[in-house]
Amino acid sequence: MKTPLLWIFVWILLPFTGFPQNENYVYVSKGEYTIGTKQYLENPLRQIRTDGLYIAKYEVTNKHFAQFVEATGYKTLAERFHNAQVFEPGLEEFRWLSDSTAYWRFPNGISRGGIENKMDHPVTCIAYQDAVAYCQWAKVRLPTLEEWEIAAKAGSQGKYFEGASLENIGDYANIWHKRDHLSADMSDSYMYTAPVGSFLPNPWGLYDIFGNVFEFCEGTLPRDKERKVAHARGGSWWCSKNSCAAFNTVFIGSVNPNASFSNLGFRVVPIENSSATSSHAYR
Ligand SMILES: [Ca+2]
Repeated sequence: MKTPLLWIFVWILLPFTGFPQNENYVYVSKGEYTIGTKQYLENPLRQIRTDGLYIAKYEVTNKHFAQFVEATGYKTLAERFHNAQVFEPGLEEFRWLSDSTAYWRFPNGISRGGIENKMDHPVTCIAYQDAVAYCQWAKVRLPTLEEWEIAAKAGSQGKYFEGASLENIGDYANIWHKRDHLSADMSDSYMYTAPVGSFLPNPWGLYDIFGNVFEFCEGTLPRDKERKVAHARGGSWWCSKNSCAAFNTVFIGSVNPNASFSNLGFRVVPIENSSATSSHAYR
């Protein structure tokens, strides 16, 4: 009689233990976590408490954004205003091109090709508002700045999760490996985005925390003051060690909430009690 009772007990306890619950999400256990760093005034070293949450293993893909658009007829800001920021090799550092033809189906402009064969890549060229609209439809939400960082750190302290470092970042992340952006970088097989999950995960099983695309989060910083600013984390395929270097767990990027960039996307958190076991796969 003791064995079945024990298993029932374990089964009841599992949702609260941090044990991954399905193929799309990782469960972050209830508890206190250390985030921030002494070197970064806007993200100071501190303890944060969470009641526990699920977070997607992968960035939201073109496939899933296409399902949203098909179901709702939604038009992104880039489509409505005919303006998105795109990249091509040859640009000076931190220079992007405004392209009236770019939107999520042609994330670097029509002349640079579409996403037909990239449905498992992260969706990009979406503005913060577009990400929020997707979330409302999918009954999910963006992680907060703090939730993203807890999940990214995976129990580690400092700028990288356990195993990752500035030296081996290329094992874990789709980044830019050249010193500048004057010529193409295909050294890791991908100049722009990569299929989600192409690189090693962090210790909790989250992929592309660093690189591939910056990920929108909810939250504000003191420097926002009265301005409307969106924040995104983790760095992107564009980020190199020489410039940007935002592929770490403490940097917090800021962007105009109406701007659409081809290196900016998101991952999601299920809304409490709604979709932790959703059939809506995030890969
Ligand atoms: Ca990412």
